[in-house]
Amino acid sequence: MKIIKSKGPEIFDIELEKDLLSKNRSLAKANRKKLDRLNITAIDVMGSIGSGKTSLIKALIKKLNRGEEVGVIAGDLTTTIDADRIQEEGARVIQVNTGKECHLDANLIRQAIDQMKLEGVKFLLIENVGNLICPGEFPLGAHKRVVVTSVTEGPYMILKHPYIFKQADVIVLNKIDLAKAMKVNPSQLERDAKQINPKASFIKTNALSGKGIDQVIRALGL
Ligand SMILES: Nc1nc2c(ncn2[C@@H]2O[C@H](COP(=O)(O)OP(=O)(O)OP(=O)(O)O)[C@@H](O)[C@H]2O)c(=O)[nH]1
Ligand SMILES: [Mg+2]
Repeated sequence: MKIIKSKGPEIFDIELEKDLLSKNRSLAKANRKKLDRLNITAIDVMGSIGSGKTSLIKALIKKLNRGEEVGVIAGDLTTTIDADRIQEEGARVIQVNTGKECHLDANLIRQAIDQMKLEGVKFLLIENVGNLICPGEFPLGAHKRVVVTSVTEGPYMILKHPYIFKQADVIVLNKIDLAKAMKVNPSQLERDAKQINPKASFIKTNALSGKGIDQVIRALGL
């Protein structure tokens, strides 16, 4: 079979992309410094559309039971649906709408941190925009990164998106309750995850029932 492989950006994009990514990295470093100064642990929650990022954040807030010590930045293209759902759990939430952008970036997080009331906040959970490609390239300054995937995305999602799973400290396989119905083998997905990123913790969850949430809390050091 003939395969055409992209060698990277087109020539006219190279300088632009290099500048953009390096500017993002330096803003991410500044965000980290500020978070460290404030004694806040931040987690970047990445993952595909509908994999259960908001449900996982809600489950973490519930289990942590730390009231307003948990802050959330909810990234979404245009709506406040996720921020509204998260607010129901009693956490402080700020919504960031990215418009057409498929990921959050360090500059948006800098603005959100500046505008949020952070006194008393110990943990900051950041819901990135749902997809398994762009968010990986844009670190935000968070201390840990989690990638949420789910059995309803089928058996090949991890192997097909190695770059983002390589960035993860924790890989969550969500909707484990639906594995049989989806005819997906969670052990195979775990082997795929270990092959791509042997250092990441791999945790199976049902974000609706709370299964596996304690393990996620431990793996993230919350
Ligand atoms: N059965 C089952 N359903 C789940 C689970 N976790 C989430 N869901 C459902 O999956 C759907 C999507 O969940 P969300 O938490 O909104 O997913 P998301 O990743 O935040 O979605 P976007 O922000 O739109 O990308 C909702 O209907 C949830 O109730 C789970 O563990 N099991
Ligand atoms: Mg969501």
